Amino acid sequence: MASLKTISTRQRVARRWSPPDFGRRRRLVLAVLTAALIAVTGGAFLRQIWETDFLQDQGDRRYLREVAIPAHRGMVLDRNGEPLAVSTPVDTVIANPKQLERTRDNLAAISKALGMPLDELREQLEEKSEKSFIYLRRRITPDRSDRLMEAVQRLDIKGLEMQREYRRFYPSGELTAHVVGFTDIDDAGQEGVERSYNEWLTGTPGARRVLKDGKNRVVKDVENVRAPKPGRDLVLSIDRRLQFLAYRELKAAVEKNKALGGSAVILDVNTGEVLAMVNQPSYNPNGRRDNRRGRMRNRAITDVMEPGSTVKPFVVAAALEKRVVTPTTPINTSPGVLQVGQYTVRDVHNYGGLNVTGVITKSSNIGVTKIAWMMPAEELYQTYRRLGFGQLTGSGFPAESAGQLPHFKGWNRFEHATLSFGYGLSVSTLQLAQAYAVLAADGVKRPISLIKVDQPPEGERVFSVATARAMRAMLETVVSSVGTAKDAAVKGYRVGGKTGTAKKAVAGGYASRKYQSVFAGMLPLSNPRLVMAVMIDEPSGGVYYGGKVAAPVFASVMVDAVRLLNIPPDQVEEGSPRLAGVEPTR
Ligand code: 59J
Repeated sequence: MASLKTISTRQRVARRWSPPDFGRRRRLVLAVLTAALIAVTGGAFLRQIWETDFLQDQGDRRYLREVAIPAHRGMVLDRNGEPLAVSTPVDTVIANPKQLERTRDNLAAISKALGMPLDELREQLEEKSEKSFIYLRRRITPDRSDRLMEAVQRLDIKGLEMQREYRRFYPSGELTAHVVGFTDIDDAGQEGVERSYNEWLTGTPGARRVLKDGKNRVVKDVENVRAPKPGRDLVLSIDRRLQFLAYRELKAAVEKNKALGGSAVILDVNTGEVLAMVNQPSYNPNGRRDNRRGRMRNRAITDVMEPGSTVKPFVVAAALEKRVVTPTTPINTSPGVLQVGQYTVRDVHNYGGLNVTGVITKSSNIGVTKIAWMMPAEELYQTYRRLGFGQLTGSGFPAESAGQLPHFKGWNRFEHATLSFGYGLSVSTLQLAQAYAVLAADGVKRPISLIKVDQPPEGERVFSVATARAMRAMLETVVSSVGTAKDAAVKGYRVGGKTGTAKKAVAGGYASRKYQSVFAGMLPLSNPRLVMAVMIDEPSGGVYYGGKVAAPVFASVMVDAVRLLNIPPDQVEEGSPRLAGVEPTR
């Protein structure tokens, strides 16, 4: 009711009102507008002519861009969940010195939070006071940055910004350096599984829209476009405890024997998993990047050697498989030299009459040559191929070496001989371990995995169960008191293995005093669980036989490994290795 009344009153007023004369006012407004138009167009005109450069520069200085928000990189863990590579969040503190008020309170609080001397802080801000973007402190810990944020809020400090980054840390350092590898400054994998599983670990970076200046520096955060998607964790097959044991013992052996280097690999017989893989020399992946050259190679995978006598069991296995010999077939190695055309095959002693088992026990080059000659060259070649020689193991490791295995069509009679005692082909320590795992796994070859496997992958049969078992019995004699690897014995356990001492190939032949000392073995022999291959490069401390240099590394690692893994002893009577029926005839 009241509002109706008001309207009618207004209408009455309007009817009485009449328009005044606008002539003078209209002219005035027109004049002002004309002047304004001239000012604006003139100004624009002038600016276009005189100030283009200045304005273009100003425009270039600030523009919107999308920048990546780094995603949290997945962890690398050992098979029991122990961390081997972790990304810890760090913050980089960015300051805008133009905006940042350098009051005494502000400076004191910042200095305290960052653990940065007050003088240094003041100096930096003073020096760069004309800038609008400086890195005040890079990669500080989260507790530092929390303290800083607290101060920023409390004192309402303007011109400070935090940028999240991640820093990779390797808790087991040089122990796992070669397997795990490392990332570069941009968090991209460079070596090891950090490289081969980079995509899995990386995740997807997020994006935020920022205002940047002409020098590509972030001036202002505008909005978050996409949240980062963290990378996935990677669980390795490695058991950090075995890795530690192997590393400790390999390092000690390399030092004791004044060797150039070495490597060792432990495999799980039933799954093909690599439980330990260590090398000397190593490096600290958390430390400085210099001085890594020559230490960075995962020699167990990237370096190859002539395997020497460690291949002899595979020649004998092929002969058993083809039924050209049995473990007790006599083999005459007299007089310790064997002429082959213009070449000579030699044993270090004249072992006289041995049987097939004795050829392995004593590691007779002549004996194994005679066994190899009982079969066509192709038989030996195919056996080596099926064991994985000359092929990648499937570990997926970067820079893995396949080694060399020349085709049998090119072999002459002497090469047929030398290939049977390990010269003329090359293998990595990992390949050697894989081949021994075939004998340990009753004749089945499994692909190698550096990643933990839930279900053992299906293998390929290389030898019959009977052949594999017969070979294991022969390998046990090597670790007996009459064999070449007494020092590989582990109290309470039946151990089988084979030594090798190989002169190193040099230009024009074989070096007279450079050796590679090798041992490959397994336990518990009645149902093997672990295989370990050890290679020591150029021992120069006086002893150089595989049985003296490499075999002890096997024993000292296994003594602790069987306890860690709760592997029950399988040798009930002390000091009585089961030699019945396989004693050499000599
Ligand atoms: C050997 C070789 C070099 C290559 C010989 C090692 C050959 C050969 C040409 C003399 C040291 C040495 C193709 S020795 O591994 O027979 O491990 O405990 O390097 O024979 O013909 O002064 N191993 N090693 N041979 N070459 N070419 C024995 C044996 C082996 C032992 C010891 C004694 C060689 C028992 C090696 C070990 O089984």
